[in-house]
Amino acid sequence: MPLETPARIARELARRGYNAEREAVTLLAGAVDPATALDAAVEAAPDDALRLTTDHVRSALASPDGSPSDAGASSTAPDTSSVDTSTSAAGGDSSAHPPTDAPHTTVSTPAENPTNQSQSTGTPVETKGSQKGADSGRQPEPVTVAGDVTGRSTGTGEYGDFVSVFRDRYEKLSGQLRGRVNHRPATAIADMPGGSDVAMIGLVNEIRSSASGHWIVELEDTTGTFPFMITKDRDITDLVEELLLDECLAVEGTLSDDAGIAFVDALYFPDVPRTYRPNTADRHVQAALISDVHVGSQEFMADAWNRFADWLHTEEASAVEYLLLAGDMVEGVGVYPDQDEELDIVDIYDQYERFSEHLKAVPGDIEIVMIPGNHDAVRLAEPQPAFDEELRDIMTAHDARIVGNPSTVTVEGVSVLMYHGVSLDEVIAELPEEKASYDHPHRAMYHLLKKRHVAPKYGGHLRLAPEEEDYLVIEDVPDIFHTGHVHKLGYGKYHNVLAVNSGCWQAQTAFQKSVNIDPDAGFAPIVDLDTLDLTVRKFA
Ligand code: D5M
Ligand code: FE
Ligand code: ZN
Repeated sequence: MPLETPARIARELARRGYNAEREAVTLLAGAVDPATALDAAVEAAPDDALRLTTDHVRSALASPDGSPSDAGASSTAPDTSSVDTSTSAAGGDSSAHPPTDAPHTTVSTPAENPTNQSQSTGTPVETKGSQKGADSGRQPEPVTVAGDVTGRSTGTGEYGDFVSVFRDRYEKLSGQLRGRVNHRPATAIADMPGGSDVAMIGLVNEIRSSASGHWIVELEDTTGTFPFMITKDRDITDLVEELLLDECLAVEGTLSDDAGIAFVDALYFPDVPRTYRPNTADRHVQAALISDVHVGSQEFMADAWNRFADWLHTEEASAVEYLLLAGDMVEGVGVYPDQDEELDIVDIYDQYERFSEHLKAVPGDIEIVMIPGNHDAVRLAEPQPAFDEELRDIMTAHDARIVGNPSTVTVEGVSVLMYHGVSLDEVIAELPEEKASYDHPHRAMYHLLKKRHVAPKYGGHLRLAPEEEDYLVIEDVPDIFHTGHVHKLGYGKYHNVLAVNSGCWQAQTAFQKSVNIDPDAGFAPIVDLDTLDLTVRKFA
C-alpha cells in the first residue's frame, strides 16, 4: 500500500490502533520510504503506547534498523495533493443551505483571559467537574471547564430536589432581571389596592387564553403565584407565543380594579445584552464544532468521517487545534422504538470501541472536548454527567476532555457553551415556524440564549434531573453556543454570540424519513477563535 500522504499514513496508523501527532505523521510522510518508516516507528513505540509521538518517529528514523537515510528528509513538505479535501462551503454554502443567517460581524475584542499559547502534546490534566490542574508551577490550562455536573450530582430523585432546582433557577435568573423592574413578591402584589402599578419576577407557571382571546400568564415566585393578563391587541402579544412553561420572566403592569389580576404593559426576558462583546483568541487558531457521530448505526457515514479526519491532516487544517463534540458519539441501544433494526453494532461497548477507532484518525495534537447526548450511555435526565470510567477507558487513545452536558469550555479565552440540544425539539414544537424551525435550528438556539436557560420547559421531550442547583441556567453569556441533536446545520449571531448547530454524521434513518427530517450530514463547521468567523466544510 502506498503511503505517500499524511492522511493515508494517519489512517494506516489508526488501523494499527495508534493515534498519532500531526508532526509524527508529517515526519513519516517526508521519509524516503514512508511504509518502512511507519513499520519502524510502530516498532519503536512502547508496547502500551496508544499514541505515536514525534519522538517515536525520530528515534525510529535515526535507528540503524529503521530507515537511517530518511532522517535528513524529515523536513520535506508533505504531499497533500492527492488528499480529497472536499468542498468548502465558506460562510454557509447557499446551495447546500439556502437560508442560513451567516455571521457577518467581525467583532475583534482582545481576549480577557490570558491563555497558554504553548502546544500541549502531552496528557492534559484529567478533568472532573470544574477542577483545574492543581499542581503549581505549570502553565495555566488552555482549556477550562465550568458548569459541569460531573462528580457533583446530589440528586436523590426526591420531590425536595425538584423544589431546590426550581428555587435555584429562580434565584439565578431573577438576579439577571432584578435591576430592570421594581418588582414585588406575589403575596405582596395580592395585598395591593386595585389600580396600583406592579412588577413581578417569576417562573411561568401557566399560560392560558381567556374566553375573549386575551392571554393569562401566571407567574410563580418563592412566595406564591399571581396572574397577569396580556390583552390581544398589544405589541407584546407577539411575545406570548415565545413563552415556555418554567422559564423566568419579569413583567410590569397595572392591577385591575378588583386587584385580582394585573394587565401587562412590558415583559422582559433575562436575555443577552445587545452590546455583548465576545472574547476572541489573540492568535489565529480554529476549532471544529461537530456532534451526532452516531457510530454503530447502519447510517453512520464512515467515508465522510474519514475524509474529515484526512482533511485534518492537511496544511489547510493546520490551524484547527480543537475538536468540540456536542453529544451522540454512538447510536446507542434502545433509544427509540425499532432502533435495533438499524444497528450496525448491537453492543454499546463495541460501539464505543469503534468510535474510539474513528477518533484515532484525528491528529493526536488536536485537543478534543466531548459531552454526551441522548444516545450516549449516561443517564438521560439533564444535566447529564460525563462518561464513566469504563467508557473513558475505551476512549483513552485521544486524551479527550470528557465532560458533562451541558458544560462551558473555555478555549484560548473564548467560552463555548456546549449543550447537546434535546430541548431544541421542544422549542421548535412550541414556537411558530418563523421563530424556530428545523431548517433554522440556530433561531431556536437564540431563544435559549434569550431565556438564559438551555432547557426551560420541564417535561415533554426533556427529562430534568432534580439537583440542588440548576446547571441548565446560562449564568454567564458564552462567546459561542454549540449544540447538535436535531441533525440540521444552522448558524448565526444573536447579540454577537455565535450560535452553531452542527449537523451530523448519520444519513437519514427510517424514522427520519417517515417524519420528513432531511439531515445535514457530513458537514464540519470550523470557527476562527480569533474572529468568531465560521466556515463550513462538506465531507459527504
Ligand atoms: O435525534 C435527531 C432528531 O430526530 C431530533 O430532532 C429528534 C428526532 N428523532 C429521531 N428519532 C426520533 C424518534 N424515534 N422519535 C422522536 N424523535 C426522533 P437524535 O436523538 O439525535 O437521533
Ligand atoms: Fe443525534
Ligand atoms: Zn440527540
